[in-house]
Amino acid sequence: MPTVHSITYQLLRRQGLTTVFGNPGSNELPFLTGFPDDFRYVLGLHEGVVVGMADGYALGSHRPVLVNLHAAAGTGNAMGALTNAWYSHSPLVLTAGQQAREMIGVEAMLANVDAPSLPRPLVKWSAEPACAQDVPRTLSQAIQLANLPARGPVYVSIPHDDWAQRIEDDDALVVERQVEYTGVPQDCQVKALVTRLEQARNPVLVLGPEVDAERANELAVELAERLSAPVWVAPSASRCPFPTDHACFRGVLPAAVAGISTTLAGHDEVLVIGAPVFRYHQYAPGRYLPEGARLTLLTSDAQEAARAPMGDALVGAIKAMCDALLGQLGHCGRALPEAIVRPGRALPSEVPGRLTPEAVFDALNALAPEDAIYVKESTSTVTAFWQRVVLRHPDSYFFPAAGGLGFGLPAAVGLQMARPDRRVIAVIGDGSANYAISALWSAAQYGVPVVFIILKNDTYGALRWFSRMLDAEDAPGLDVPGLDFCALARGYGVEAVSCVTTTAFEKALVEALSAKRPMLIEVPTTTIEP
Ligand code: TZD
Ligand code: CA
Repeated sequence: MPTVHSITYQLLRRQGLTTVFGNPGSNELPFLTGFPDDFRYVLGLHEGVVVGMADGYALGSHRPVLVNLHAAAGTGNAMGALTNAWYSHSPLVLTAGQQAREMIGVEAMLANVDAPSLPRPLVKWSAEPACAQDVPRTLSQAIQLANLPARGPVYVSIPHDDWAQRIEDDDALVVERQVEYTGVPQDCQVKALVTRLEQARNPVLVLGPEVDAERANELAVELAERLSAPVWVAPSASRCPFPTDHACFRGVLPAAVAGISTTLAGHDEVLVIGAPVFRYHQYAPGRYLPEGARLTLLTSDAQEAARAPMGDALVGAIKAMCDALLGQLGHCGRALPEAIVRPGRALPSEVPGRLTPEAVFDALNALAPEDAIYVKESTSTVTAFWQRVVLRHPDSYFFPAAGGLGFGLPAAVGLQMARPDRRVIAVIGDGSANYAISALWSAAQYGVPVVFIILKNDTYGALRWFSRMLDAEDAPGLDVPGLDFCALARGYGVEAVSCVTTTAFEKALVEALSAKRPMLIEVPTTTIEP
């Protein structure tokens, strides 16, 4: 007779969840015993790192990923990282070991009291199976739900005495299940939108992370060309959905209500694809849209569609909707917009011993492979990065989707594991690097050849800028002096070098890019504005 353990591993294998990111405790050992040879366990030394790596792996593989956390404490440590996974729609199947069933009520050590409530509201669904025999079915439900649009993390708490329990043959039926989303729009819905777009005088496209996640990038290019429309990336960009050297590309929209309506002034039709409307950040009230403009959103996320304060929405599969539009939309006959002018090569830094972030980005753009995958987590250098590093390929850029720091280092490790065919370059601020620094250990132990670049300006640069915006310049706690990232990296087993000139940085970068192991480059930099 099969056991809960044997059927669960069959299910995970069948669903392709054979890489497990975790940090174990006693509650999890009965699951991990007899870990099959065709599975891979990736240890993270803190649950923020575990979830960050799994998030990167899900973003890179476009597939659900299994995470194994330790009870309530492990779940708590994972919550910050879950904010990003929630907003990046990462299909993380989080499991947490629970005390033996009989010991939960008495609150024995490591009992996860009210386990399903703990990770809410940062999961789509969470549960603790009512009996051992229901564990495989509950996990199957979790995997399917994580993977159905809108994708996102789910959570299952599993008592550790369940794994050895016997189970009926019939319970194995769950292993074979396939659940798929169709989501094709109706012809009349497509027609109505095509008419709107064809009648528009001056349409504009705003593209969000779902375009990149659903691999609809090329369809978006075709749509932009048919409409001869400028293309903006939706505010607070966590991915790059459009080649930034394309004539239609304009940049990333500002993350403020007033800023968006000013930037889009003159457009009469705004087509937003695969983004919330909108992910604002700075408080700058104003009109939601420019005078006379209409907005239509295409998304697979019913919550995003319902939440928007303006515009119409079609909820369905992004690729199917883009395909359907292209099936009916003619060429507008207008000429393509003129390409934006990129800034020239960065001027040398005026501060001896420090590079400008612009010079670092120019070097990356010149020397890194064209299809490099960038994980970016330096908050004051976002605009400079988008201006200077050309992103041409799908899955080229990842930024924490909820702005929760501690994503960059581990996500880079997970992305590189999922995509050994492309080079991952993590560009991380000296503030951000500390929230999940032990990801360096996982990179070293598993031989994951990420190039880590730490921009060291000794401060929380973006907060310095915010403190001026919010008239709070006297706020404490905004500087981070005295950090030695080379020593930290070596302590975790990663080779490191500090570069104080552009020439030294370029040399170190070329070396790191050809290495088969992770390398960290620390660069003292000047502070610029986001
Ligand atoms: N804690 C967490 C988990 N997430 C956050 N976003 C913050 C604190 C607040 N925060 C920001 O929003 S930006 C920032 C902080 C602390 C500064 C990051 O500093 P950095 O980058 O050195 O990584 P820059 O380029 O110097 O801004
Ligand atoms: Ca900094």
